[in-house]
Amino acid sequence: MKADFNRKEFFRCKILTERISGGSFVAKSLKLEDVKYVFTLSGGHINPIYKGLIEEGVPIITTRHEQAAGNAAEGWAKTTRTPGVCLVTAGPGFSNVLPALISAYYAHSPVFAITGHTALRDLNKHAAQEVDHLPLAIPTTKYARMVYNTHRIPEYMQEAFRICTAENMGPVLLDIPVDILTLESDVEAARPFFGLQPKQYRPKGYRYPDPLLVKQVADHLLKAKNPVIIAGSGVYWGRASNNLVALAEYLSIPVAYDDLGKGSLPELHPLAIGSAIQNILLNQADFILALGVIFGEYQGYGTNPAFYSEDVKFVHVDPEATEVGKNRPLELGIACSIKPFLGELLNAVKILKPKVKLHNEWAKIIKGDRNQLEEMISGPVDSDEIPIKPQKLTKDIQEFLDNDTRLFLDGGDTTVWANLILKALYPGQIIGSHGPTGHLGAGLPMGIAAKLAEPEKNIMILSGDGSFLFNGAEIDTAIRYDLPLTIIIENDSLWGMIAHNQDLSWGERIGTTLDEKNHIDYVKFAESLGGQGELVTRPEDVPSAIKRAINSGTVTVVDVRVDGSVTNILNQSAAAKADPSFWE
Ligand SMILES: Cc1ncc(C[n+]2csc(CCOP(=O)(O)OP(=O)(O)O)c2C)c(N)n1
Ligand SMILES: [Mg+2]
Repeated sequence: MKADFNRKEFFRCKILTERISGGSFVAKSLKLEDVKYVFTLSGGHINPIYKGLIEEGVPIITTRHEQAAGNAAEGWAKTTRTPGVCLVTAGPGFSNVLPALISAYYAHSPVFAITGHTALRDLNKHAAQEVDHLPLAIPTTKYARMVYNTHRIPEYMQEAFRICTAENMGPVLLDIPVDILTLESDVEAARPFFGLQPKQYRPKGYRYPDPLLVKQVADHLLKAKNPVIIAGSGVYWGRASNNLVALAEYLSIPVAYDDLGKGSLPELHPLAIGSAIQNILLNQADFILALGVIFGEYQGYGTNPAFYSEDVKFVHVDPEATEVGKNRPLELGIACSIKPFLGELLNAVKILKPKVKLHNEWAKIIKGDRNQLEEMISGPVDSDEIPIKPQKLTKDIQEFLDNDTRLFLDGGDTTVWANLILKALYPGQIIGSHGPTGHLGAGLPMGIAAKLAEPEKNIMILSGDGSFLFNGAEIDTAIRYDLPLTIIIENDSLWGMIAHNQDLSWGERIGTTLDEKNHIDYVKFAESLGGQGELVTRPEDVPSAIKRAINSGTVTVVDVRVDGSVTNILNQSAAAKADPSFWE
């Protein structure tokens, strides 16, 4: 008997002390990561985590749909550039949040998702809400795992945070069965992972580029006659804006932006030449330095001759090695963090050419062309016609974009007009909610997260009428948590982008009219959820209505009726694809 007792003592090594539940392990890990809010919708499978979060003092924000919880987590990520956390229940909770994770995956947004799951004990028995999450989550997250032991929760949480925040960032999912969350385990069993600080399990700092490659890029830049930089989302995620401005100014290099790169070079800067999407100015460039850009269809795959001259030299820099060189041949590709790359590049350029504004003349020419092009494509920004022109509404919003304001975009043509016309004063001031997958409806949930992250800021959402109603019920969430927001609906009573594509392709609309009878009252909709609203039909009333909304101290919808017949340059290019010869 005595020998047995000693063996037990020996193998356990430690004296057993505190026992805590799986839910508490999750909550403690989130607390150690300094998670400020968890976006969630309730369910029996995640109750133990709720209990843990209350104990740890980590507040939950409950949404009206799990997709909105996921979108809000991504909104937090896009606003703060730190992980946003969402927590949803098993089965339908998971399937509702999945679209938000898919969108975050392609946008490289750091979203940390936790799903409850059927108890391990009841697996494969048609348990309530039993769905096999992982096969669905694996292709669209950076990391998706089930946790099988309560005491291993801290270890899995740390691994998931490490992967979520590693450049290139992206969504992760931990799937935790409800018995694992409910069971208690000894804290000692979770050693050495229990109670660690983030710096103990994930790296700090940047990945520096190879100096020889940096020198080669410097040579290219100095030899080029007409260089252009494209600043993509990677510049925003990598907080590389200041380094970008310093390099662009030192050599007078014009900068176009893509997606979250908007405002990386503040857009009132003389070197800013607007969106790189289908930008015909780019084809004057003989050298392009692409930073954190995804060369997908929006970018003409980097090869469309309308936007890229045949002999343009390309250097592509991205933290994600697998993106570098995708879709178009390069002069040089470099996989590293963008911020140190730009710092090192400027140092290399300064050594080769102290004190120059090398491309001043070229920058002036392209800026002049840019102004002309802007006028041509944005059209009647000052029109006083009724119905209000979408361009006019968009331009009116600019005067509200001060340093204390952030604007989220949601919608089809609504987003296109905003990207063409509105100028961001700082990085991340104007955030497209849709990401590379074009996921509509995330604008309001993202705005909610942004208001939580930055209560002192004025948060506005500019949304198409179609996109707004995907998640319009989230007005209730904003009201419940007392989060004042200004929601401007660019209301053309259409799935406008698709309707205009059809107009140009066939001259008729199929399945794209939304409100022919004018029966949707967005003011009453907002009021029914506890907010307020205003209908605007005359152009002269737009600025004062937006001002009242900003000052309202609550959630205010400004329903602006706009002309549904106005089309734009992107619709022209989409319509070209209705011709079979395009695909031959
Ligand atoms: C979730 C989702 N469904 C459908 C689409 C296809 N789509 C792209 S733009 C668009 C129209 C959006 O309409 P609205 O929000 O009213 O903006 P508008 O184009 O009218 O400005 C649609 C349906 C999409 N991108 N995402
Ligand atoms: Mg619309």
